[in-house]
Amino acid sequence: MITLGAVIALCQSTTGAAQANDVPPERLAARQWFQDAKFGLFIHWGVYSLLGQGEWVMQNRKMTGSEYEWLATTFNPTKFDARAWVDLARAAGVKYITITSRHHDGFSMFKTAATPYNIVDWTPFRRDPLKELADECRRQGIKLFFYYSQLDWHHPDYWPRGNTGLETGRPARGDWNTYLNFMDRQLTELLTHYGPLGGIWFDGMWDKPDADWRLPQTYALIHRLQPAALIVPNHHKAPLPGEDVQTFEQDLPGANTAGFNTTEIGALPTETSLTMNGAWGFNITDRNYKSVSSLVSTLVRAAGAGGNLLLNVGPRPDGTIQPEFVERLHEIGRWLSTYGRSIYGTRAGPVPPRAWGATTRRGDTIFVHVLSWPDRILALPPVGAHVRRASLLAGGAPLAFSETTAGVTLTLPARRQDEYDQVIVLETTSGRD
Ligand code: H79
Repeated sequence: MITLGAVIALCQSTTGAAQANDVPPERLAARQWFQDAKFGLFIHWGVYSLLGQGEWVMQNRKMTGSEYEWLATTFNPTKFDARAWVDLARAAGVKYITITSRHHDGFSMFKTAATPYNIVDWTPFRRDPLKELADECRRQGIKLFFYYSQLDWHHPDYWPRGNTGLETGRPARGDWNTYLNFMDRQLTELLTHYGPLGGIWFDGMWDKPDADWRLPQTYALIHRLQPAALIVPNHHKAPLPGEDVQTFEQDLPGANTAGFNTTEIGALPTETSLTMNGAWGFNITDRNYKSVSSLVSTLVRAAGAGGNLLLNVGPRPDGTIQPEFVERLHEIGRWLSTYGRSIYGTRAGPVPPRAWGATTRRGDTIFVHVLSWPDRILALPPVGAHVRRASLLAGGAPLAFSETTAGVTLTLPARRQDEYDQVIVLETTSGRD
């Protein structure tokens, strides 16, 4: 006789198995790849770049749809060179690029049959920069993700409206399902015309938090078209079914200095997206560039929390990337050429990010990243394993240390080797050995 308890247990185990089976091996492998990658380049580029006031200019300057449509007819980025962008990405040491295929302005930066409001059909440029970028990324071994805005300030069927895009002069009617079908059609194009993608980075759902976004249908479409493509939603909430990465805008995982992020961290890989000044799209007056020291520090702290850094540039309207961004990316790449071993392929270390720095680990090797600490002595709590050897990552010189039940005390070099991050390597014997 089957007892009620047995039936419940059977149901629970079936549910558990179904959930595990939900994520096919290709996507689980892609998540691992993502976690190993650690560093990506975010690119915000579109019609808004022309005005040099960031990607929200249509909203912020209360532009109507027809004013913006006219602006779009003048977009002609003749100096766009996919090879130059991917060369820069490689020099910076990133493993993937995430680029805006369509931002909140609703203008498609790719060839699409779903609307004439796209870079090929609407502008004198007539080229598809995403196709050129996808080809070049494949040639140079960089994965490509497409940012895709679910929020649209231009499409008439984005109705009822959300919190933004209320002053663009659209008639007060529209059909939500038509809009959702339009998005699915564009996503189908993005997932079939550009080769294998890293995934889709969604943004803008927060504009209509209570709407039915038909996510299960859209996510199923993506998974069917490209089973290894990751879904990275920037909805500022804990992960939903079908999603692969939890991304935090302008914040380290779980932090909410931005004011709109969740502090709830799920079980998925994490990512921190970050602007290099205060803007995503090209902003000609924002000269408040972060220092390389600050950028490396965020990369290290993100890695110390087990996550990635997605560092943004907003190219200029002619298709070039301004020198302030290029210089910083080159310098980070130079740093990674020595210290990348303590970043790429690592997971969160045994000591969570602290004011002084962070720890990462690969197997039995722990990397202690001392970003800022005034003393020669640095005391760590127990690292969960016996330390066999401590050394400097650069050069490999051994380092004095002592280990007690209270933790590990390191004697740092008298002079820092690196102005950004003094990296110490701890070789440990784990309980497994
Ligand atoms: O693409 C970049 C930005 O344009 C976009 N996301 C990055 C990656 C972005 N849009 N808005 N924000 C970032 C800031 C979020 C503002 C919000 Fe709100 C505060 C969303 C919800 C609360 C104010 C009120 C704006 C919408 C509702």
